[in-house]
Amino acid sequence: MLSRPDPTRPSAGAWCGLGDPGVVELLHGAGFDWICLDAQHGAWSDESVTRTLKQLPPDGPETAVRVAANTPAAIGRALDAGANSVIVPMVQDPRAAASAAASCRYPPAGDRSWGPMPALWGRNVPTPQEANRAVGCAVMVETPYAVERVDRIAAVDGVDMVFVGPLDLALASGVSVEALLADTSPTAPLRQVVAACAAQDVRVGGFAGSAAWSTTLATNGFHAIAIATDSGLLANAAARTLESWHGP
Ligand code: 3PY
Ligand code: MG
Repeated sequence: MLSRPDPTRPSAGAWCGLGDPGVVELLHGAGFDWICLDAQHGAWSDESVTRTLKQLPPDGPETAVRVAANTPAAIGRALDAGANSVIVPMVQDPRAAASAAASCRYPPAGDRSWGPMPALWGRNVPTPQEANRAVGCAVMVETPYAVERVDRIAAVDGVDMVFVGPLDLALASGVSVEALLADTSPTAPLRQVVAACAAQDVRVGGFAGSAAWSTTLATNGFHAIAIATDSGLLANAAARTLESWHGP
């Protein structure tokens, strides 16, 4: 789940919001450990998610979809389209976490409905049992309310990863993201999440999108970090290229 090929460092993910299959294809081959298509806030439709996942080589880095909502339909469609895992936003309590985990797995482990699309274009599809074993379910903790319940969220059967959204968590906490990330007190939200996951042997991931924020999450012991966004990579490369062309 949001693979960690080298246990000595967190896995590095690219977060794609531009909604462009070509951009995902390029980043998929660029050396990231995993790629996330952000269908909550990014410019993705069901159709473009399917088209994008369909064109990727099956043996490349893991693909995740951050679904728009914690519903069986949104989760089922992302997995049907061929995503290896889902990242489910705004999971507030153990009940919501259990619903997300159930939506990821076929009966008897869950309540996912059968209908994998890769069969339509001739790819081998795993059996329900294989699919249940291979799928990854990451639930996002992004409010103080959820952090208070993170011990019980991480304990839910079928939750493979707790994934922190620092932007929403800071917003809902009434502090800046910088203040949230700089908090090293014993009750710091990041520490609470990491400790809860360690106690349950569940992996912990988070969105960063910049080198500085990635370093903070890595220092806190996160296993999977979205270190860059597609739009950020493009904007930074454009700025650097123009700077070297015109001079600083
Ligand atoms: C957050 O930081 O709240 C996110 O959901 C990242 O996109
Ligand atoms: Mg968020």
